[in-house]
Amino acid sequence: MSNSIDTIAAISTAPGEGAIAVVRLSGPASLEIADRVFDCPAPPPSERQRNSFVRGHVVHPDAGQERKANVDEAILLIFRAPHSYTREDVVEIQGHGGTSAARRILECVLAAGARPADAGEFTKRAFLNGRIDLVQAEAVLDLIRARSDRAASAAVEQLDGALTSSLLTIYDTLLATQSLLEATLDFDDADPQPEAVADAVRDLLKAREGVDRLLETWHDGHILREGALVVISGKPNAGKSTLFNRMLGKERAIVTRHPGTTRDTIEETLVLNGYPLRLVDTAGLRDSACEIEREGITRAEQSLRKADLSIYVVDGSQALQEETNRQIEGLDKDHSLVILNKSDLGQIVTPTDLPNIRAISLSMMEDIRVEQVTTLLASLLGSEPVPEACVAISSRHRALLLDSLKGIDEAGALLDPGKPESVVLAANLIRAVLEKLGQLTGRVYHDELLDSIFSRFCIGK
Ligand SMILES: Nc1nc2c(ncn2[C@@H]2O[C@H](COP(=O)(O)OP(=O)(O)OP(=O)(O)O)[C@@H](O)[C@H]2O)c(=O)[nH]1
Ligand SMILES: [Mg+2]
Repeated sequence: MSNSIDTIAAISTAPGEGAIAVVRLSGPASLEIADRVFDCPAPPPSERQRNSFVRGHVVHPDAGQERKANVDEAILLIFRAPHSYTREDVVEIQGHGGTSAARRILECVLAAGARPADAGEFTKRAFLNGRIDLVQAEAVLDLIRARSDRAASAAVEQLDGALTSSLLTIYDTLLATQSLLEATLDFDDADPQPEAVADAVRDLLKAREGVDRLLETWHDGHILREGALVVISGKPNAGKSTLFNRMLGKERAIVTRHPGTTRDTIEETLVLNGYPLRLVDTAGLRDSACEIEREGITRAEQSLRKADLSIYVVDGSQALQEETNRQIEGLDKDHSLVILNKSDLGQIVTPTDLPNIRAISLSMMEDIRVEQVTTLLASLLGSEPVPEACVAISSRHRALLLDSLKGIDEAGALLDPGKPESVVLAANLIRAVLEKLGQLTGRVYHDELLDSIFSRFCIGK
């Protein structure tokens, strides 16, 4: 069942103080190692049933029988292959938390013959042993890294196989199309049968729709995984840092009445409507003779270029300057929000003066309508509640799906019953698309691909 010959071990809980820490072992010698390091009432771990646990003491395997050094009091859990996370024999030792206790347990199991696990190696084994596919393995990482409930739910759906099943449907449709085309070409006497070609065209369209639907989920997936980069920009003294602080609920950035207060970009994270946000305050945009301020403005412009959403703050109690108008015109209107601030000082500019872009008036002094800002931001994020069985693809998935879409379109364009040579080419193109889809789920993989995925995991997962 398992391909592994060695037994790996790692601390699977996060470093630092905690009630318990878990050292995990996986591989053919897990139970034998457990026997050597765990002192418990008979029978020894290797003679116990799967899914059982036993209380005892971790001891160093090299200590003599008469003076067994007690390392920790612990609970040992036994999972026998294939009913485990990796499909191998797995042993988990739950000892006391903190950095030293867990490290001492790990030293014992390494001294008894285990080797230290690489980053993500337990999950890699789960993949190599066929328990999960590659998109499910990636979901484990997404779940560990989820910074909001919505991100966590999407990762759980992917782990449960929502994306896998969509991909399999597309894969099976294309596989059937390819077989159909190859079968029709096998008739050596005639051109490909028109009905078979028509069926293939229809199936290609079906597969294309499936790929398209998955590609549409990328925006959500990107924001759930990486967080939406929301950049606050505008002229100096408009109230950017005040807004930044209000949104965070703390006085994070310095606010003064002097234009040019903020110099560097400041980034903080928060969760809005289930979406993780990376909120950035920036230096006010203006021509400046000061080298430090100019560097701050360059950084502000760099952040703006990368932003998923931008909030442009204007002092609405003053007439708009030519340069402000230009900056507003330069905003991407689908992904920007203009805040006409300082309405307590008078409203010289109102949202109706800016008909081409979403704008609101407010005062951050009197009426802190930050909630209105966050509601608007949420609507700009496209935050229809994510349906329960949601799929949200990652950048890796997107690249492969875009390639697949191209292949499907090229194959579709070639299909013509009157041209057997084109049908051969189309069948070849579909084969290449199947390979791309195989790389998505891990049906087809190479070492570099696995390394690039699993090296992003933590040790012990
Ligand atoms: N009256 C009034 N004052 C405001 C309002 N919002 C901010 N201010 C004041 O405007 C001044 C500038 O605010 P900041 O938040 O530092 O402005 P900024 O856009 O970050 O400025 P720079 O960092 O210099 O680019 C401060 O004195 C704030 O107290 C508002 O709605 N009404
Ligand atoms: Mg500021």
